[in-house]
Amino acid sequence: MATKTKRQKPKSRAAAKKPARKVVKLASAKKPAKKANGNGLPKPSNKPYGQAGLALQGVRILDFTHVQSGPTCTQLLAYMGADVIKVERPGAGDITRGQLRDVPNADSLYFTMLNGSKRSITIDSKHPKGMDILNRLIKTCDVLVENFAPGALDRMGLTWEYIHKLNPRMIVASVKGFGPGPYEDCKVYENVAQCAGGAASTTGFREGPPLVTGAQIGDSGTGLHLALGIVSALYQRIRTGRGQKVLCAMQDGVLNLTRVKLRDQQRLAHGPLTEYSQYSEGVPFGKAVPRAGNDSGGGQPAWLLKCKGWENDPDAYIYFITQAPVWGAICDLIGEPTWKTDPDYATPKARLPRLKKIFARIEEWTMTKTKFEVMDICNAVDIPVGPILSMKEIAEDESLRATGTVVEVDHPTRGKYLTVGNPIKLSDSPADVRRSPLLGEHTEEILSKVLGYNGAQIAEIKASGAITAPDKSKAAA
Ligand code: CAO
Repeated sequence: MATKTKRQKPKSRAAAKKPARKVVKLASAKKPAKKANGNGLPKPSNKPYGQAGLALQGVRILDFTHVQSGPTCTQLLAYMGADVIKVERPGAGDITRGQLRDVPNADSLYFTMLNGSKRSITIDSKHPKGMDILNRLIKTCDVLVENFAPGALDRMGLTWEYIHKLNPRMIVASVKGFGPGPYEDCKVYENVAQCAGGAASTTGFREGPPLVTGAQIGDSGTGLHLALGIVSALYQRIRTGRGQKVLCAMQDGVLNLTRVKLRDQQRLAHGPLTEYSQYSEGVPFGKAVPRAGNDSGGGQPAWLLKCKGWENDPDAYIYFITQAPVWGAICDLIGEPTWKTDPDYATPKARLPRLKKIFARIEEWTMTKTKFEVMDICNAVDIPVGPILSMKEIAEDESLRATGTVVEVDHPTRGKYLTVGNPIKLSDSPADVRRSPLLGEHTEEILSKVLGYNGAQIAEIKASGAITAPDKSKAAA
């Protein structure tokens, strides 16, 4: 609730003359919606669900992203229906096009799986004509997304002030490694962020070194955060009529995903972390949250257990959670019915110092079954378990294909490949998952259809070298 301060600042004369409130006319206020309810909002569409256009239809993104973090963000926005125009350096493009190549002369999977559903235009941003094109793009786009090294966008001349003057509605969204502070100028890749965000120090086994995870929480995780920031800024712009800066630091994104460990850091001040197996093993805690192996990060003790075939299959494991309400069912399954009433095992508190023994006993049982059998048997009695699925199993999983989470697309130079579709399912906005563009595939289309250049102007731009790779033979001569 707003409270009145006793000493209010005296108003200057100039300020006193100003009207109390300036009425800002929003672009959206110019034309009243045709079909409006009494409250000015559009009437609910009567089109069948999924046929009323995509969620971000009409949003145009100037995509200056590269590598992984930024492209993850813009790919999600493209899946949601935004027109994502990816700007790439002529002749070179996003560096990942050529990284970790599996098919000679074809864009790598690294690139294709992060840049689906986008259009590609090549522009040399350091060429005067290239800058003219960028100016036009800035005027016509809603969001500029970038993840250059700190200062690179400014060095191109695209400062916030410059962009905002050209298009006050523009949202400028950036991924950087660190937020303002001692490291703000550093270049950052995935694992740097995992280390600086607290994930690595809390991942791995107590006896071993810190570990980075396979999930790209620094890059893709931050891209996901940025997408939420962009959509929020678009929503706020409906009210304010103006764009804003959106910044996601990778360190912050990782910390957000590792917040349960900051929780545990504070709990340490009040005693040992009793759900960590270190406690049941009688190993004292130090000053910082330790690595906890495969312990559960929550309040239900859990561990990773071997299943039938583990000797030859590195993924024959199941993650087993001893959720308190189903303790009785667990005891029956593993053939220890007396543990249901035995005071040493009957309550979660009594079990805590005996977790090692308990999981060893459960593992004796899981080792007699495949991970899928354990899954079926346990889920039938509500015991939460998770099979360790290999990437091979995931790639072949029919249900993931059926939901569009794993999608096969066809590419003109590399042929068919699998990609991850939209993990966020909207009932009225089916995901628009298409292959990634070739380098500069849409340059002319965007110049003419989006920016209105005519044929002669496009020829002139081409001849200038602003959208084409420098001629190496001329450079050598
Ligand atoms: N035309 C002309 N020049 C272009 C261009 C274009 N279309 N697109 C990019 N460039 C130029 C930039 O202007 C910049 O030039 P200057 O340094 O001379 O100003 C240069 O290309 C490269 O930019 P960069 O420094 O961002 O690239 P890098 O490969 O050296 O660094 C990375 C890569 C990822 C470490 C750095 O971009 C970064 O720290 N980004 C922020 C954090 C981030 O997103 N990290 C995740 C990466 S994924 O693991």
